[in-house]
Order: sequence, then C-alpha cells, then structure tokens
Amino acid sequence: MAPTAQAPARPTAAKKAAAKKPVSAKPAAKAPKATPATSATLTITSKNYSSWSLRGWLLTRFAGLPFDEKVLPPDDPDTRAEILLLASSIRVPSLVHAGTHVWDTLAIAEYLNEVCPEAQLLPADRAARAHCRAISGEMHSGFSALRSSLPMNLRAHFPKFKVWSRAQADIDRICDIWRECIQTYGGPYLFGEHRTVADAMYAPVCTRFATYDVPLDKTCAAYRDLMLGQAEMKEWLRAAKAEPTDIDELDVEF
Ligand SMILES: N[C@@H](CCC(=O)N[C@@H](CS)C(=O)NCC(=O)O)C(=O)O
Repeated sequence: MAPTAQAPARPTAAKKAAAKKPVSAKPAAKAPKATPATSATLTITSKNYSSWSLRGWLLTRFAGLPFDEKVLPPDDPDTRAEILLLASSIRVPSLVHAGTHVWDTLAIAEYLNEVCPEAQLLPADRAARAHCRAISGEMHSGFSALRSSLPMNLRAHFPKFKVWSRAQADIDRICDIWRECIQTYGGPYLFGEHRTVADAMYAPVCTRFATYDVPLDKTCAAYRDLMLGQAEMKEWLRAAKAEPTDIDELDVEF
C-alpha cells in the first residue's frame, strides 16, 4: 500500500463541526456484548515486548469477544514449535474462535469486525472505513525505522532519547495521520467516538512515544495519553511489568 494513500473523504458539515471539538480524555464506551457465545482463544507472547500481541489483544477486547488468553513465553525453546502449529507463518497473535483459526493482525481485525459488528471496529461510513483501513495498513506494513530503533519495551523509559532522522520521519508521518484523523472525525479517537481497528494498530506507537520521551504537539500528546489511559491498556501494562525477566535479545524490534 502506498504510504500516502489515506487522503480522507472531504468532511461533511457535521464532521467539520465535530472537528472543532477539542480532543478530550473521555472514558471509552463500554465494550459491547459479543453476539457469539462460542469460546475463543488468543495466542500471544511477551506483553512487555510484543507489539503485535498488544494489537491483537486490544482488537479482541475492543470487539467485546470473550476469550482465553494463551501467553507463550518468547524465551521458551518449545515456543517456536508451538506457534508453528498454530500458524504456518510462525507469528502471533493468532485467534481461534468457533472452529475458525485466523492469524495476522489485520485478518484478525476484519474477522472480529464481522463476528462482532456491534463493536464498530470499522467506521460505518464507507469513506471513513477506507481511510481507517488505509492507515491501519500503513502501520501494518510500514514505519520500519521507528519499529527498529524504538522497539516496544513497556518496562523501560529513556528520557531525552536521541531519535535518528529516518525514525523521526516515521514519527512525523504518524503525527500527520493522527492530526488529520482527529481534525476530520472530531476525536477523541482516530475515527471519532468509537475505538476502531486504527486505534488498536497505533496503540504500541503510543507506548513507544512514552517510553522514548518523544516530543509531541498538543493534539498528538492528548491522543497518546487518552490511549494509554484506557482500562485495557492499563491492564496490559500491569501484566507487562509483572512479566518475570528482561530478555536482552528481545530489546530489538519484536
Ligand atoms: N504481520 C504479522 C506480524 C506478527 C509478528 O511479527 N509477530 C511476532 C511477535 S510480535 C512473532 O510472532 N514472532 C515470532 C517469531 O518470529 O518466531 C501480524 O500482523 O500479525
């Protein structure tokens, strides 16, 4: 997907009016009740290091689908074999629900949107939905400089971290995306009142901005803080900090 493919639909009068509203730290709407009563299992790995696990977990929580969590320790020698059994791509997150096995974060997002439509993981408006998919795809396939030089590490804090220029270009692009969304759809989340796939996709960026002390303008800082203040994020952060040990070799993109 081209990195600049997410030009938003021209805002309607209602959207323009909504765009004037400041970004406020509203509490998230209660997660909707999931329709399917079937059991689901989400396989993830380190909560401290694995940004993809965080995305998959948040998506499933935002969807309101009850699930059992299976956490594979990344330093366990059997882990790779176990992940391989779950998904031939050898990657987590991986969701099994009602006999359906789905892996890859965006595929999980699309599946959850179909199974739990009331959660509105994708915006109702077609143009907004396309925009949401475009920026989610951009996160899924891009920002490699940011990912490699500012890896997710929730236990760490690096005040005044020196960001190199290619990573700064990624940060600038992400901030442009956030500002454009918040101005177009009125915030507080990227696509307005509801948390969507895009919020889950960019959640690990919010943690990186906090970990590496990345300077942000008011709008982006408010969005980062709003996301980090979500009940689900706080629950994940607590669990990440309680993980037993630092794993040196994981202090890289993961
Ligand atoms: N594009 C994949 C990326 C998933 C990914 O890279 N997962 C990492 C954990 S964060 C993984 O499973 N690594 C295990 C390995 O490489 O053995 C997705 O969207 O789910």
